[in-house]
Amino acid sequence: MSEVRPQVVWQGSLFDDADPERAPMSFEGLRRDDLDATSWLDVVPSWVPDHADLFDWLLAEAPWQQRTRTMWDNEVLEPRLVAGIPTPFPDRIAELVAPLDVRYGVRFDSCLVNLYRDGSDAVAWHADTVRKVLTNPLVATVSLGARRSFLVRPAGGGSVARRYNPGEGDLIVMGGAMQHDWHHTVPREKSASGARMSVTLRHSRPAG
Ligand SMILES: O=C(O)CCC(=O)C(=O)O
Repeated sequence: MSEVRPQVVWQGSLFDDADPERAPMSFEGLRRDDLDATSWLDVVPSWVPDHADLFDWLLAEAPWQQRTRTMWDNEVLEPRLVAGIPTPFPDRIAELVAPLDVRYGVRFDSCLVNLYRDGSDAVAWHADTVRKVLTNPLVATVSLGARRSFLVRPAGGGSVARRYNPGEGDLIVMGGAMQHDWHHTVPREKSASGARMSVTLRHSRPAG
């Protein structure tokens, strides 16, 4: 698959400068939402203070690719761009991973970045495939750029149980049995104010 250079509407300068008083990647503002007795989701607002710089760096440097998938026997373009960040991670990614490794007691060793170029890009209801190889995997996501809806519902279907609106450096960590019992989506959103990126981090070995 060849690399593509994304063109997006994005003006990082519109976002506030990083707050010099705020410790970067601190878990002080963490809130845990229990979805049920075994599944949870942690949210830390503004976890990455210089999120606009990180967005710009990834936009320019990540190896963006346009994947396809088969739908009803047709090859269709996936409605977002993706980039796998190889290990050893560059400093900008390593500095996200290090505090997460310590807090969650795993080694986040895989980084896949998604670019939602505008409100037409999306990802459908799903759970992460890492659940097939690990029991109760953790999946950490840093959202950069424009805010987009991030919805959660039971894996068996039914109505939306939780609604989040991450962007601008917010962290979400999905944990417990969430990848087995719950699904998540970033739906299309006509009113999206610009491009969004999600830096997703996964681990390939169990905790401990
Ligand atoms: O962009 C997001 O926040 C979610 C991404 C996701 O669920 C995935 O890539 O599997």
